[in-house]
Amino acid sequence: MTYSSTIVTETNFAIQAKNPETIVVSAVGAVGTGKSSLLNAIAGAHLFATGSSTATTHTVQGEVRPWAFLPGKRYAHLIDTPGLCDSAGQDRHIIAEMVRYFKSLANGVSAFLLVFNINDIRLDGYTQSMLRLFEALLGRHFWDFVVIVFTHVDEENVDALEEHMDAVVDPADGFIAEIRRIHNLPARTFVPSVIFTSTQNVRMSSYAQKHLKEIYNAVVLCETRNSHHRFTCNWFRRIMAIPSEDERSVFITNSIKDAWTSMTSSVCSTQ
Ligand SMILES: Nc1nc2c(ncn2[C@@H]2O[C@H](COP(=O)(O)OP(=O)(O)OP(=O)(O)O)[C@@H](O)[C@H]2O)c(=O)[nH]1
Ligand SMILES: [Mg+2]
Repeated sequence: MTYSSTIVTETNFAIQAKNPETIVVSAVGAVGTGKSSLLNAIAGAHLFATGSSTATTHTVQGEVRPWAFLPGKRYAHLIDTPGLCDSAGQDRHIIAEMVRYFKSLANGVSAFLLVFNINDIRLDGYTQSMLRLFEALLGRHFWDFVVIVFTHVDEENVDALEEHMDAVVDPADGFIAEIRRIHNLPARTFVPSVIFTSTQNVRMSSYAQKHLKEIYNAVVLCETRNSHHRFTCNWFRRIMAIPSEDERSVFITNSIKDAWTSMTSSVCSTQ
């Protein structure tokens, strides 16, 4: 690509970032579940750093690209976030990073891709704390915008993983049913799309491409279910209204403390 065509492309991405038709998806979840790999797979390009060591992603980063492997062309604003790690200090820093990024968003978020590794589907204390933190800080509306994605469902292992996949969707005591129970979410309204995918080798694998298209369809379904209202957060707005960096930091710290102690507060809304 020449220097001038690079500039034209970057200008186009900046324009598409402001376009209300552009899908906005943010990958969130625990450390090392495959968030960055998933967004790379969606873009069909290596945009975000990935790695097997713990905590590869340290900053919130967004890239605008066409959603790959679709018959038509639709742009997506892909927002990668550092994994939460159940450490109050570290998670505070991560949330502050998210705020820094979200303040620049022209439109709200179409869907949160809540990412898990299929090999680790326990809804343990750590995972529960993470989900409670999201709910407490982002509000119960957060759940309306959730698409659940399980990574590491590689084609060659799919038979061996079938039991895990059944355990996720079991209507009585599966992973989704447990989330519903713990967060007191009505079975009638909390019906998130659940996608099992591999993020590996997507250029060559029709298997992975099929699942990435399913994620796209799940995001479109999420948009429809929310009547095309995007997720936004008053909490972010309140933070940005605080003029001094120090006061902002105190406010964020206190909000997270309050969130831990009172998991029922709801501070976000839809646009
Ligand atoms: N086999 C396989 N490996 C995967 C898959 N998705 C991610 N990985 C691997 O899992 C490791 C972690 O992936 P990342 O995408 O960096 O995970 P992350 O959630 O962004 O990690 P943090 O930024 O540290 O929170 C990398 O070695 C990836 O190659 C998958 O679907 N299949
Ligand atoms: Mg990452």
